[in-house]
Amino acid sequence: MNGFTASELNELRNQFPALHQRVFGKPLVYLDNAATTQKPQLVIDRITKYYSYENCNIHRGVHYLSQEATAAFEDVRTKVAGFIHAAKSEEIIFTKGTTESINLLAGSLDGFLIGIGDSVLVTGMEHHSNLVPWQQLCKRNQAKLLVAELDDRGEVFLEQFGKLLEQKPKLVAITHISNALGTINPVKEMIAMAHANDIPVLIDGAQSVAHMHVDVQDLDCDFFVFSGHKMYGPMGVGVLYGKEKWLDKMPPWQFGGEMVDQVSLQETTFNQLPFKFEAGTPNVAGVLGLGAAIEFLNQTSLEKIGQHEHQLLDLAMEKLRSVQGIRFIGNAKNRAGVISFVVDGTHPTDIGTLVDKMGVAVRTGHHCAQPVMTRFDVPGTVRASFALYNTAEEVEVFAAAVQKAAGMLH
Ligand code: C6P
Repeated sequence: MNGFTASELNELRNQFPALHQRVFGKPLVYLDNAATTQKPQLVIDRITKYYSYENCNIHRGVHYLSQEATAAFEDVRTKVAGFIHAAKSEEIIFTKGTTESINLLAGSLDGFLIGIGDSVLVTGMEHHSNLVPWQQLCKRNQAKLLVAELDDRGEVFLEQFGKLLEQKPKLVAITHISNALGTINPVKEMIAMAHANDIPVLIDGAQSVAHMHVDVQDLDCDFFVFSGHKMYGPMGVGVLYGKEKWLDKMPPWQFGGEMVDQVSLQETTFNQLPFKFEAGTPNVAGVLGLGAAIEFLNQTSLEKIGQHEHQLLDLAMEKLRSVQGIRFIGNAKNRAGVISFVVDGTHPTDIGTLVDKMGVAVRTGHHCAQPVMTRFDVPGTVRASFALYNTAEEVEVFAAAVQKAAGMLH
């Protein structure tokens, strides 16, 4: 496992202004990357440049600025397609983020793919964004929400998953990486199992795209969704990838400008892909910022990022083990740079608040995955999540801070 050299890491860190500040008089140790990553200067500059000189509505102007902004926007669509290895840029739909991408799907598939008395299959580790839209769709259709359960390590019982597929759900919706447990699901295998039963699969890639190489054609997923802000890009922009064979037939979700072809007072015909699913003025600055984030990631090897984050994970686990009463929630064999834990006799929020005063930013609570907390019988966890710019020294500071906080609370 190689990861980055010290000088590579230093050079990467220097691109992130937010990392070079102090909080409560201490150097910031930012370990809340699963919630959102910090932004490199080139992403910030891209957004500033757009609003300074290029600001314009797109797809609807004949003038210079509009033509330029439209070309830049569509260029990012091509970049996104390349980044996740989609077959065509028309398969890339811009949204506000993972949550909106899933709501778009749940809205469009309601009545088109999933109807009265059908079922949808999810896992017990889904973020609320990949659970509640399906749960509510099922309620609207008197359909059944099937749930593949988790073992004590926080892995999906694949045998039970296989059994549930025999009930012929209309869709399987699963997370690539759990934001609460760090589990990397064997999605390629799960997709193949679902496809053997002719069932399409949605992968929630919110926690994977910035940490591992994603190839949607190799995975063969039918849909893949993610957010810009968790991959060094801006907030308010995200992606829905869908195979053309699905998107082409699916009905639009939202209606308005841009997504139409011909409109009379009585009738409307809809625009072609991808515009059919992009009603109204999009977040142009956000999309351009996402393009810059992809450039940044393309300059940095995703393989090295994964190795580096794994080294930090191993170090953090080793250091934290000596904290009295610590219990890790999620011990999957294949896992990403996310550690969730509780310390017996303390509340996660108290640990989070105390380490914050020592300059360490972690997340505490249920991480929008309440069923996971119920499964492991905890009110919430303390969660540290790593990004490419975190260092071994920061892990040492974090572990010492947790040790100190736990000591103060015991
Ligand atoms: N998880 C976390 O701290 P949005 O908010 O739409 O960008 O992403 C939603 C989402 C969907 N799926 C997974 C697996 C996620 O982790 C998230 C966001 C953040 O873990 C905020 S709760």
